[in-house]
Amino acid sequence: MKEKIRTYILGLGVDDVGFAKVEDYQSPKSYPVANFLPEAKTIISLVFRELDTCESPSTTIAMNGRLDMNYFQRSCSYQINRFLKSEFQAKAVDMPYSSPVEQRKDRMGVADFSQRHSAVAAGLGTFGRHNLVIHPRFGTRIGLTALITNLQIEPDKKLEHDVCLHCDLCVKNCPGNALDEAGKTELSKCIAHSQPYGLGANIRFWQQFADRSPETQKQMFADETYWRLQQAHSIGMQYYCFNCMKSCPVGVR
Ligand code: B12
Ligand code: SF4
Ligand code: SF4
Repeated sequence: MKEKIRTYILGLGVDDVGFAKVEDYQSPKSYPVANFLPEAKTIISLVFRELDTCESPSTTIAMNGRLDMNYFQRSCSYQINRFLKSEFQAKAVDMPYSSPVEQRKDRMGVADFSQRHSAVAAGLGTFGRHNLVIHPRFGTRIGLTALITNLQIEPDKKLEHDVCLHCDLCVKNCPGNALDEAGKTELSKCIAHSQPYGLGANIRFWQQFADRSPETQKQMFADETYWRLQQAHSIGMQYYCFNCMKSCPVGVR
């Protein structure tokens, strides 16, 4: 069964796949896997290569490459779920790449399910100095998704060697100094650079808007800031920084 599933998944164009026992997924801040599928036994973790688009000096183009990957990831998750059902009468749920995420004040920056901890449990990589997962062949330039199923599938072995080279290039190239403390990404410092038109910026815009005269309000709508906020709001998260991904030398050819 495992090889049949692996072959199907890789045949879709997924770059790598790993299997983990639910008990081996250890992400203390995330919810227990049973919250998503009470009869869950196995996590199937998927790796997708983030292509050279992420290096583009244009952040618009880098973001466009991310969206291409995200659409492909969604399509693969859906097809894999259908395959598990039709071939093995399995129950499975697809876990989000990023959003939707439960919105709670006491869980800022914590998703329902951690894709990184899942990938590490499934033997697909290790945490690097930048707190991202590094795949031994593809390096940091990967996107992660996962499915959870009630099928009992033999787990893959966790990686025993550290894939990070400890060169600190990610730390040096972080424009927000968000990685200065080892083992921690400072959320607000990262967001200021990576999502300058996210929720915080949106709130600030509307607070200022409320205090302005009708004439200034008209000007605010004609300003690029509003257009960028509107784009982020309509398309979804718009990243403006990929430095920790693109500066990591592991797996880059
Ligand atoms: C919320 C979120 C963010 C937040 C907060 C990050 C955070 N503190 O975890 C912000 C907005 C800052 C963010 C930024 C980025 N993100 Co983000 N993010 C997420 C999301 C949606 C949830 C993460 C989460 O729940 N974290 C909270 C808990 C689970 O983490 P934690 O227990 O606190 O662990 C932290 C540390 O303790 C450390 N850590 C934990 N165990 C260990 C063990 C060792 C040995 C080490 C060294 C560190 C370490 O890592 C964590 C980082 O702070 C995930 C998708 C998902 N659902 O998993 C994507 C995800 C983590 N993001 C991703 C990416 C690519 C980015 C960015 C590069 C943005 C971009 N341009 O794409 C930056 C990189 C920032 C960085 N270097 O850490 C990818 C990572 C891919 C990879 N190669 O690992 C993910 C997995 C999305 C995906 N599906 O592919 N992100
Ligand atoms: S995404 Fe940019 S700002 Fe955020 S941690 Fe990585 S390099 Fe720093
Ligand atoms: S840039 Fe260097 S220190 Fe940072 S994660 Fe990659 S290999 Fe590790």
